Amino acid sequence: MIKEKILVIGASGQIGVELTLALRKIYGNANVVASDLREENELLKGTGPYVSLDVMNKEMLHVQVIRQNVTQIYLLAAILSATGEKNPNLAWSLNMQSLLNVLDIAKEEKIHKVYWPSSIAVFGPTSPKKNCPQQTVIEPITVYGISKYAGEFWCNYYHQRWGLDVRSIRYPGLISYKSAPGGGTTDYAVEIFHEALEEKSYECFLEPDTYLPMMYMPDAIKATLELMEAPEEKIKIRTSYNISGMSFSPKEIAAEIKKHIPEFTISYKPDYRQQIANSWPQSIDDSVARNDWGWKEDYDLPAMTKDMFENL
Ligand code: VAH
Repeated sequence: MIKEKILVIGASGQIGVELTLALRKIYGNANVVASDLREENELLKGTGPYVSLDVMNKEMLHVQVIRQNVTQIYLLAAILSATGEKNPNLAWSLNMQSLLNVLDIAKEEKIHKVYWPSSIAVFGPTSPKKNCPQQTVIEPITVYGISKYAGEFWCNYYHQRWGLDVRSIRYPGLISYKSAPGGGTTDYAVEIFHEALEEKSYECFLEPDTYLPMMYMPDAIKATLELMEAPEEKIKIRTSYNISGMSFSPKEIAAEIKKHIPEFTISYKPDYRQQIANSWPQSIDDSVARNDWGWKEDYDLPAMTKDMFENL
């Protein structure tokens, strides 16, 4: 059995924290090196090795990969949709150069597996709104979406040309209680829980009927691990897999929260993120992921809401 050594880049982010903890349960704490430009997230402290790492410094990254005898790399560092629109050049250069650095080093060091998340943000206004399929018209209008779609083709290229086993999932909006989201358009669905508990009210930056594809973080982690553990011959998509958990609107999640906090009230004050949300599909067809590697979500809106309040 080859000893796996995993490097998680962006380990202190919303997905990174939970993915690092999940990987440590499988591979052992010492075999999962967490890294980020930021300082170590509180939840990671004492659970395994942590190195400060700037993924944009290719030489430093290469040194760490060799020094730590890394065999798998999970690259989670990225600037998300809302923040990206405030700083397009930084979003493009970080989201693209970080991936190209990782792919090139992975090829050179014969890394066994690479994981890199894409997003339903690759879809644009010309993509089907309902049950948006794996392959369709894809014309992203945010820098984040452009960078994620371009990145998908780079992943496919490194697989086709050099056989690199790089795998990817187009995450919906992710909801979690362990770590804060990082500047996305779907962040309202996390903020609303904290505000409901603290203020019993929430001012939503999207309109009440803005339906978006969403997923509870435990399902996103499960999907990532199932994809990465699947036998290589099952992975037919080398750009990035659609997956889906649920779709809901601010009005619907507010009604679900009111079942737990009856006095909760919501108000609406749409901002620039409304245009981003309007450009995305309302629901996703993930039949390809279900067929190829057996994907199936566990959580719907009521189950997620109940679990969120039990843990917050
Ligand atoms: C964002 N949370 O809002 C991310 C995600 C589908 C949305 O990619 O940018």
